[in-house]
Amino acid sequence: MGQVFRKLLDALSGTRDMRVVMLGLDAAGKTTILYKLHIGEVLSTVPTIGFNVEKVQYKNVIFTVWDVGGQEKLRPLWRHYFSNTDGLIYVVDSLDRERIGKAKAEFQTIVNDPLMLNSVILVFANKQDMKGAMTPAEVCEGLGVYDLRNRTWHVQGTCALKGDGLYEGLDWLATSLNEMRASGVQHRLII
Ligand SMILES: Nc1nc2c(ncn2[C@@H]2O[C@H](COP(=O)(O)OP(=O)(O)O)[C@@H](O)[C@H]2O)c(=O)[nH]1
Ligand SMILES: [Mg+2]
Repeated sequence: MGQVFRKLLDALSGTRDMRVVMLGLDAAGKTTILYKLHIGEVLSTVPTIGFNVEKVQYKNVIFTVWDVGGQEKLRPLWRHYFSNTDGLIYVVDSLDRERIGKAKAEFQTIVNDPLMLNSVILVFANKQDMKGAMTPAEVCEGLGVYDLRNRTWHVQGTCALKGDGLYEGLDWLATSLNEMRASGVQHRLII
């Protein structure tokens, strides 16, 4: 898994930094995914009280990860990490039907942020190994992904514990980002 993924990231490595943020409610599986990728040391920083950011860098591809759905007043701090974001990975606990509404509210706020309008969107419908888990299509429906207009998105069922689906999803992400780069799309919003 680690090696295959590094190859993928090598393909992404170009002349400039590529930034990916991985978000989702707490317990969705983000930290598990970060470690499963084995791409480097996971650094954890707390820029301010209660806002914990995990970061992994492989060559010029930078992943930053944090929990959403916490305190409203922390939200303005996210924008620092949103700027120059090429890709969003949104992780959902597919077993957590109770909080799919909350996951949707956060997802919609994030994808509609002006700084994120040009990011490609990868949704991981995680914990597919669990009986009773929502299918990737149900997760999509629950988040309102089908209603997105003019966005590049993909939903992938995953089991982060085993690593299932992670490579497939990230392969899609790498391909999409490369296509964007090749087409010369200026997908960074300068404000
Ligand atoms: N069954 C199952 N459990 C998972 C999966 N991914 C993560 N978990 C578990 O879910 C819990 C929360 O995971 P964590 O990575 O800490 O979530 P985070 O808060 O999003 O970083 C942990 O107990 C993980 O072992 C999965 O695909 N299947
Ligand atoms: Mg975590």
